[in-house]
Amino acid sequence: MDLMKLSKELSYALRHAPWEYELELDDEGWVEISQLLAALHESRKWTAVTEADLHRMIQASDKQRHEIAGGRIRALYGHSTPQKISRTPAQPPQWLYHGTPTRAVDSIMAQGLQPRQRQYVHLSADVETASLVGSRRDPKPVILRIDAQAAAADGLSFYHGNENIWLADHVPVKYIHRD
Ligand code: HQG
Repeated sequence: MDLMKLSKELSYALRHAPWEYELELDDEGWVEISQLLAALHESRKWTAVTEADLHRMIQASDKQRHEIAGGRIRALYGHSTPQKISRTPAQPPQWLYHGTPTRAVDSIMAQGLQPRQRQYVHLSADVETASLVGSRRDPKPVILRIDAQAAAADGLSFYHGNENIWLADHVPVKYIHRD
């Protein structure tokens, strides 16, 4: 079983196109594992996939992208489905970081951070994670520093994605520092 391919397929199903699998995410992005497996089994590539494979996939992954609880599974972040996943605001750390290609910086420093194709802006809890995120698009990404505590004090909501990833609806320019 190619666990990396499985993870990519699940991210596609649970973040972007559940309807292609006849799945419906609940408000918090969950689907029943039995329904997901039934959907996967319809494709020749995934006829043998089991719930144990899903657990193995989560364990083997370099990032914490999916979680399983109570017989259900969901993606922890990254969604682009039209119905926004409902999240509970949480107190962010003082600083969050965002790695982005150099070519995006002028626009970000003019408009703030926007979610673009996704439901939320994705922020990193540390510089290393931000570098990894940014390096997907630029070998030398720019790391922006976000004054999350000041933004939260001003009423902006932040949401916990996983250990390394925080989410926000939008980040205005005044909280973004280019060091
Ligand atoms: C940029 C991956 C111009 C933003 C990663 C980013 C992450 C602007 C791009 C997660 C802008 C959106 C998310 C503005 C934002 N003007 N550009 N005003 N505001 N941008 O992929 O944060 O491996 O939707 O800087 O590792 O790069 O899939 O967001 O470059 O954790 O699990 O618009 O996805 O995780 O790109 O990445 P994305 P992201 P996975």
